[in-house]
Amino acid sequence: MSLFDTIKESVERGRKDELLSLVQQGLDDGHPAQEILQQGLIAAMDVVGVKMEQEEMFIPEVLRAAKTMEAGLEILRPLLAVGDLQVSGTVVIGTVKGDLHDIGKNLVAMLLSSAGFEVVDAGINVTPEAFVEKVRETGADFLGMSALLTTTMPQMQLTLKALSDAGIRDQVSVLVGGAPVTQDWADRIGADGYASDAGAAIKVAKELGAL
Ligand code: B12
Repeated sequence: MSLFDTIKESVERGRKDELLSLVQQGLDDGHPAQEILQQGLIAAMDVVGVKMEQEEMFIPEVLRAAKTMEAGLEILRPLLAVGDLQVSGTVVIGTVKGDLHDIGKNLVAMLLSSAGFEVVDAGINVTPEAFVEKVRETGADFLGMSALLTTTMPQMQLTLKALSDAGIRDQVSVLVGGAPVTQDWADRIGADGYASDAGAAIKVAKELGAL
């Protein structure tokens, strides 16, 4: 079994100590942190997602896998920090109302912060009104919204409407993401940017910031 397969298995089974030593071993063997993240930790959550759908894994096991994945991420965190520490703008980021998934949102927040953005994390289950309030309060340049459920994606549209109603839509570039979100959805709801992963999110934010 390859190192990445072993990493995936230990995330899936929620074996935290084993995962921590495997991640460290991967680094010691010279694998880049980004590779361990993508091919090990994130790939593991994809397997977990399929098993969840097929009812081979249930909520408590998925939660345990998620916590194990996050523990592995902690080792990689400083190594994923690529930033030049020059502030590129302020980003308010949160998971939309009705949605509690925050692993992807946290990853995007972490990489944006390491790429020099000032990140204000609004948390999970954030209502359109709360997003508007945070954007107003911080004078944010960007708003990032995450949704992992098809049923919560419409909250993004409602938040865009709330920003328009509050008269601040033009002041902020809105980025959307999360597993079910696509470029097509972003275009349909009138968001300014979409990214499929945390690395792409930085690229899109920098491009929008340069406009
Ligand atoms: C872990 C998990 C959970 C955990 C969440 C723990 C946590 N703290 O987040 C728990 C167990 C709580 C959970 C609960 C539920 N879940 Co769940 N969950 C998952 C799982 C397995 C992994 C998600 C994950 O963390 N992926 C890893 C991260 C790194 O990836 P990501 O989130 O996609 O983020 C990346 C990109 O999308 C992007 N991105 C993300 N956000 C943003 C934001 C911006 C601005 C940008 C630019 C980019 C960006 O960058 C990220 C990093 O690269 C997924 C399956 C899957 N493969 O997605 C199901 C999944 C999302 N869950 C699902 C379901 C159904 C549920 C429940 C309804 C189950 C239930 N019956 O109760 C509940 C809903 C709870 C709620 N109200 O939110 C379904 C959704 C189906 C659908 N079509 O809507 C999925 C797809 C599983 C499945 N195949 O059935 N879940």
